[in-house]
Amino acid sequence: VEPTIYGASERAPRGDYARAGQVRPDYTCPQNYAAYTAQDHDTYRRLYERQAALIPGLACDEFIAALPALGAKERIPRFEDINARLYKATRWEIVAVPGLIPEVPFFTLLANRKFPVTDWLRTPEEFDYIVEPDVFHDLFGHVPLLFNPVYADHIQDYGRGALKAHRLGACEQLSRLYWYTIEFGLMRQTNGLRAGSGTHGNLRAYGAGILSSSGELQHAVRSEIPNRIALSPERTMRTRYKIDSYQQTYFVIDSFQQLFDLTAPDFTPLYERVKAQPELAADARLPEDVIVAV
Ligand code: HBI
Ligand code: FE
Repeated sequence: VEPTIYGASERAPRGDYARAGQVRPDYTCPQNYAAYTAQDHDTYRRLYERQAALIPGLACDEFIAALPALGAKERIPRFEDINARLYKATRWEIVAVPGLIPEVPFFTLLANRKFPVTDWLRTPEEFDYIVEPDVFHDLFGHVPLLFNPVYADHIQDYGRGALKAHRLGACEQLSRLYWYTIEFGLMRQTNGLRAGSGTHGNLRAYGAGILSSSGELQHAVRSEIPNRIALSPERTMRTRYKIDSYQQTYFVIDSFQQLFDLTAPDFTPLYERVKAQPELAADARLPEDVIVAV
């Protein structure tokens, strides 16, 4: 059965959520820095070290350029330290949340240029894979690109658009587009590189779920197994996805500007068209799909 978008209500959030009294009406909470253990900081350090070594040739140029803005590598960064730089760069700020929060509060924060960052870190036993977003996934996967002005504006538009989609009963369709772009999107990086130059093609990851995963980063950018299709909002909104395994299909953009332009129009007619057509399995292939070679 297609796992729906999970909200905080469906699972007991982890970490310091026990500080229930400190979770505000907008679902944000303080980053309880003192609560991090030496083991947490060491786990973060090892996750960062492994992932930063993997990204050359696999992550898009914009991500690689922005990653140093995260600051601390040896320990979990303080969110206010990142905010001092982030707010200056794109007027975004990150806010701590105790874990997954319901969709409307999530997208309301994005609409207000506040990115919710989970405050707890996975255990060493979960080093290689974790289903729920933790502070490493959110910081390493999502936050660097918020320093990129085009991407930063796009995420705020997402928040605004999602609140409208919620009113139109189209949250599931828009969440699929979010999933296949912001979480698991690929880009054809052709600026400065001849197509297919060097030892590998010109595909690069920009989706946070790929960028923060050691296994999926190689799989998504280089494996022959998955479908790779040029992004079409209508095709993407019809396509179901998995939350607990590598994606079977990745959608590819040519640039952030193209993503910005594709998602600029009013989606109301698009939602109607999508709802009038059958949903597609995560590994579906359609004759009209523009297949992107690895
Ligand atoms: N909550 N904290 C948090 N982080 C998310 O990425 C998140 C969420 N709630 C809902 C949600 N994502 C999904 O609706 C989107 O990924 C589509
Ligand atoms: Fe995420």
